[in-house]
Amino acid sequence: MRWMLAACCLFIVSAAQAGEPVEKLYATHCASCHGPDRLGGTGPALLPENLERLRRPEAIKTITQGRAASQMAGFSDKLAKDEIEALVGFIYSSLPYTPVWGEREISASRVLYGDPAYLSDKPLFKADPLNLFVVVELGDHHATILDGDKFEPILRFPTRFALHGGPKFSPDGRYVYFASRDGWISKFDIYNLKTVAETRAGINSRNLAVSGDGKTILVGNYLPHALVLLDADNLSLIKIIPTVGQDGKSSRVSAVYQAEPRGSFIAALKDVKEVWEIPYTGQTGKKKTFPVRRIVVDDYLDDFFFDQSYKHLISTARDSKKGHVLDLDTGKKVADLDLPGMPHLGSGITWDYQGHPVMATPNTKEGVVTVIDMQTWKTIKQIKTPGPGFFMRSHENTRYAWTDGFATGNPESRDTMTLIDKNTLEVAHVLRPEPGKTAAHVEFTRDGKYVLVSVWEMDGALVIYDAETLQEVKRIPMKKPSGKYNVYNKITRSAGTSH
Ligand code: DHE
Repeated sequence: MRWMLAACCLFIVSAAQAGEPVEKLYATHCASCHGPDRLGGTGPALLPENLERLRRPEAIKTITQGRAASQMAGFSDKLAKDEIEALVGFIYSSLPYTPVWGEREISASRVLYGDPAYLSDKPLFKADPLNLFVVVELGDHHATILDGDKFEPILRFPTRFALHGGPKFSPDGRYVYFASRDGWISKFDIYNLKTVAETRAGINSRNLAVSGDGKTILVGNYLPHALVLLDADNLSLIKIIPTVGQDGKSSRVSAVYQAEPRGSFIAALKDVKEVWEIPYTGQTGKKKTFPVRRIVVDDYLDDFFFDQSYKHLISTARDSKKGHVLDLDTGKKVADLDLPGMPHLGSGITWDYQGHPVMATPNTKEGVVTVIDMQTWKTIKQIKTPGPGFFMRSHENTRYAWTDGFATGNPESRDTMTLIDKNTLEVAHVLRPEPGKTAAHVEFTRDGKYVLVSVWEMDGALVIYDAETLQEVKRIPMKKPSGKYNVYNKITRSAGTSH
């Protein structure tokens, strides 16, 4: 062990001697996204314990060419080969200290804003509270509460740094919970237009889920390797569950979701081939133990998705050409899926096609949307699109499924929105909301009559279309608007959106 450490340090020093010190290279090229101390920012933490599944040659390739389906650009024009090698040595070296974020730190971070007794239990505005959108603007770390009938902002407010993943609503739609990549969970009272509580649940977090009864929040972390349960009322800590596989190996969390029909949370581990189910029903008072049911799976779960009943979990690993279908009741795999590349988490949607439920997802490596019959688990069609996509959305009341083409930043496709006819499985239209500018992520109004699309640029906009005529209705300037979330579609778990 001592020898390994010494060898590792030697490698860093000698490679860095060729040019600038590696710490300086890191500070110049990497720190703004991955954090000055490698603990993560808009990009993930870069520590040996978080890079287990990335072999060094792959890490060199990633720094050189960039990483599909992330915001990681290639550095081949900025860094020499030996500088890239030095950086790889650096990120695989241990920190001089082990970052700790446990019970004490989580509890001490909690902030409560104001006295809940002064909060109104009716909205302070006239708009339909169920047809509001929460729009996340990544450009300057803000969110907007948007009236979904008039398409007028009600409030724009600052958020924590780099929100990521879907904000999640309480079952009645009054509260929205945000997660930032640096672990902050914020509870926002939509009726009172006010942040009411915040807790930092981790150093580098993935996403959060709100239990179907609205009582508990589950947060999945990359660092430390843990699941964190919070009380949804005041964000106080209930329990930390270290994510250690049954073989004793510690793991990051890929993502967490709540499966309301099952009364449980589902968490996927990223470095261990296990899915965990954690029931939240019947968890009261001293009985709040949140036991873990471990399900051993065939491959890592980098991305996953559920059918509408939450009986089946559909998953893929980043480098696999196959997806898997897991029966959550039996804990057994029931099918392999033909998926040409990893979709982004939560990109898939479902609808009825010729009397069968089907799921469809873009994928982040090739310009195809895969449509799969959810009874036979066979691929019905691979629909060609202009380029690899990140998100796909639709609505029960509309004939099209919309998907973007910006996963690889390809200039030919990144400004496109492809509309697939759900009845014919053909591409019906390709729109360019703003030619030459990235178009991303779609969400529908609660009635499915209008569609909101992001022009995902610093001088970007939210473009609102009539979902039937495809005419533009309004354009609202915004700073890199990313996800947008309709209260009604989310709390009713519309088949056309993520839950
Ligand atoms: Fe995301 C959702 C993981 C890159 C924007 N993305 C999620 C969720 C996870 C995830 C776990 C949670 C789903 C939920 O809570 O319902 N995202 C990942 C990755 O592993 C990946 C590929 C690499 C990474 O950087 O972590 C990745 N994601 C991105 C981006 O580069 C995007 C475009 C910009 C950003 O914010 O970093 C991006 N991800 C989003 C958005 C959602 C999301 C807008 C929510 C979509 C929704 O409609 O629910």
